[in-house]
Amino acid sequence: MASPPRTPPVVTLDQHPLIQALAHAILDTWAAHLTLEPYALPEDLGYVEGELEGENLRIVNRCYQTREFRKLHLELAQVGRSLDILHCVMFPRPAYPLPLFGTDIVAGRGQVSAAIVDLSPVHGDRQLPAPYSVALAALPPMNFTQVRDLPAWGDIFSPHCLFIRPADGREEIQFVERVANYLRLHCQIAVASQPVASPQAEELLAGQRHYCQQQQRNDKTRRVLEKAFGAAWAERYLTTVLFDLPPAHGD
Ligand code: BLA
Repeated sequence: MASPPRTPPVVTLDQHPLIQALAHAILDTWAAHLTLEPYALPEDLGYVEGELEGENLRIVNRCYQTREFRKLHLELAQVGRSLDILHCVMFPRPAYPLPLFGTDIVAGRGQVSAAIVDLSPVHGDRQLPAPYSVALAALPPMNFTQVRDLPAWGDIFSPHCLFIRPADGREEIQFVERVANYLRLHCQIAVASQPVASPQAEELLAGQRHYCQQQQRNDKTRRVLEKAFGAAWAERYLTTVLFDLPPAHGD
């Protein structure tokens, strides 16, 4: 009897503990609040392996869709023992007036260098809908030792974007709690939301396009992918898996 195709586990014990904790928090929050349906990635891109500077690069993806979200994407990437990455973006269906949730963690040799989370606006006025601004402003203030500066392409992020290098385990736990808060809030608002009609839906789609175009300008992501898989593959991965633009008349 033929064995079923192997789907590797997305969370494994050799990942940085912050990455394991955040991956569990994301998957648990999605399952608790949303009705998840499968989302098919291009067939050859769900699980990929390549070589980066003689080390193995392994990428495992989990994707779903829901009534409100065109694509929920969680990705775990590992380069040998030296680089550990968590990437997650929730793309709303463009007719839903919802921001883009995104988070990224980059850990090198056991130390997290970048931990970022945001709910990024896609409305024409570049503002978050009022329920988000009100709820986010009401969260208790947090103190992180090292807050990092956003790169130039990061003009897509909201004033509530948190971009840090966590100093210790306590700050790592605080970061996971803050991401879980953003995510819970987002899921609760999303399930209560209703789609809008044109021309507002076109405006939201344009906002999502701009977000994807700016993220595709992150040279640090591109460089890792290019070194392991080549420039053409990296371009295809960035534009079809990580930051694919929704179709022009998408739902
Ligand atoms: C930074 N992203 C990075 C870095 C690497 C990657 C190696 C540099 C780490 C550092 O500056 O300390 C690599 N990230 C990847 C790879 C993938 C990935 C290979 O997700 C996937 C396979 N990036 C995102 C999302 C956000 C994001 C969703 O994918 C934000 C919501 C942000 N990553 C982001 C930012 C930086 C970064 C702002 C810092 C860039 C800079 O300082 O120039």
